[in-house]
Amino acid sequence: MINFDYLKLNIYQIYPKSFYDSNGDGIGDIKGIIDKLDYLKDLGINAIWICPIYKSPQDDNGYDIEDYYDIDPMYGTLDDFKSLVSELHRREMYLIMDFVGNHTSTKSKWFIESRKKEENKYSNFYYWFDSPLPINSIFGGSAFEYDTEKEKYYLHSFAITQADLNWDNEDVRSEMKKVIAYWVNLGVDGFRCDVIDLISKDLKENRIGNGPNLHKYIRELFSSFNVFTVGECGSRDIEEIKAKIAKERCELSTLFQFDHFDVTRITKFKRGNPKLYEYRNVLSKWCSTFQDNDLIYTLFTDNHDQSFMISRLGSSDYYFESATCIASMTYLLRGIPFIYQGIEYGAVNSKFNELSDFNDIESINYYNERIKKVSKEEAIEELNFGSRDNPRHPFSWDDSFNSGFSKGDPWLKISTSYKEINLKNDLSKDKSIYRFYQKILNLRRLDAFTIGEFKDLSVDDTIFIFERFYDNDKYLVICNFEDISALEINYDNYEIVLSNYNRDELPKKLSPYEVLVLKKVK
Ligand code: TEU
Ligand code: CA
Repeated sequence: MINFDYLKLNIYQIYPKSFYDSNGDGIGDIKGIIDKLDYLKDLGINAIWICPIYKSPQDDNGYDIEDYYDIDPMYGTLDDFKSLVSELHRREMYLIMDFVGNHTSTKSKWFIESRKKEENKYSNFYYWFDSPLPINSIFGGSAFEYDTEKEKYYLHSFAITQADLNWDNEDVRSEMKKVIAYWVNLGVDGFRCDVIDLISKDLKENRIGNGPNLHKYIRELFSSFNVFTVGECGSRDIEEIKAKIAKERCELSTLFQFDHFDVTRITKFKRGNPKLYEYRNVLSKWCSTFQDNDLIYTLFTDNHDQSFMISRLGSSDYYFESATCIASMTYLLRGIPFIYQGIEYGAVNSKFNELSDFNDIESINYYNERIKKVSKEEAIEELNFGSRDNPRHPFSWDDSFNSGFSKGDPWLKISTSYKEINLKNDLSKDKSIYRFYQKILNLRRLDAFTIGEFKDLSVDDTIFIFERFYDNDKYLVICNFEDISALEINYDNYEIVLSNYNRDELPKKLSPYEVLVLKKVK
């Protein structure tokens, strides 16, 4: 890990299968990422998180790992990976890999050995039971599957082909430390830790996560490495979260929690009628909590599991303004920004009509259950809103064949909006979302927007006003919500440093979704 201040990281999340295909087989690959490193550098990115590229049968698009020590050939070779590391480090950019420790593919050598009847080193690498426990898989149905060879049931918190590893077995923990050491030795700077809450369980209480040894296992896994770690956590409890990332505990550098997604929907697949002030309230609560340097927060509007935030909270009438408003009220807060591929040109949800247009196992399982209760149209509509396929459609580089992603047939259909919504089209506009993200990330070079403090000055539910300040530098961020704000702007001792209405003087009243970043003049 190159020594750097985590709060100065601007991280870009890449879903490798859908980012850029360099060899025309319809699948994004490592060489495609290398081809786009200068693009990311220009955006203002200095670190990338790549979703799993290890050998995998792809039942869950790589989160079902068959071999932790090998790159899946569809992404390229280990030499390609080593080139990626050196190309990143040459640009003083960092690499964060996805660490999926809770489960492996049932095609992994470990599981193949574990399901054998005769006792061997791997027999207890997984959770085997004579009868299933009353626990459901997160992807629907029972979390237990009968194995005909072992003649026992195994636990799978996710897909049937994703068997949960038994971390209470110290051989499992020892193997996982070897996996981390292997990739650190190849130059990896950090890890995003998939469902890290689940590596310690309490199955006597039918709980698949947050078991009694969670902190011990996390500490044991990472304490001997100087790496950046961001855990994916389901908890919403502030004290539980603080316990995982307090510096003196040597556990995680930071973590993702999803409180701010909950206010944007009724359920994962059911659209709500969310208000920006509800989103603001959650962001403000967490940002106010994570103020000291020991508690580093993450800032993210999107990832590969969530349909696009702009399709939940944005406005089609004020598409550029609402996209830049959501971006400003999120990424100018105190924390580490994670920019998910595509949001920089305003990628939105797609609209398909057939189940065959969807790939995601979670979505297909959901549809097959829902279709028993509602019409096909309603079930498909729910997928169009909540499916994880939304953020996984190939990156739309331009409006040419296959949106410039690949010369071959893409593994997943191109977004239905790619003709109008693509990077090239966005860059051709004066109101470019990409260029606004560039300006936001450029502001984050300033101490006030990284280590600086945050103070919420909002007075009602029509606006988000907050201060970012460090030493003598003070900035005011004003994000107006839907309507013309009644707020009188009389900040005469401030100058405009960022505006999504191209203001060069302070307006008397704010327009819909107007963003103003003002710098206090001496
Ligand atoms: O997701 C964790 C998780 O809980 C998912 O169920 C996610 O929250 C859900 O899909 C949102 O609807 C992680 C990975 O991010 C996801 O891609 C994997 O499918 C999952 O773990 C299993 O590894
Ligand atoms: Ca390819």
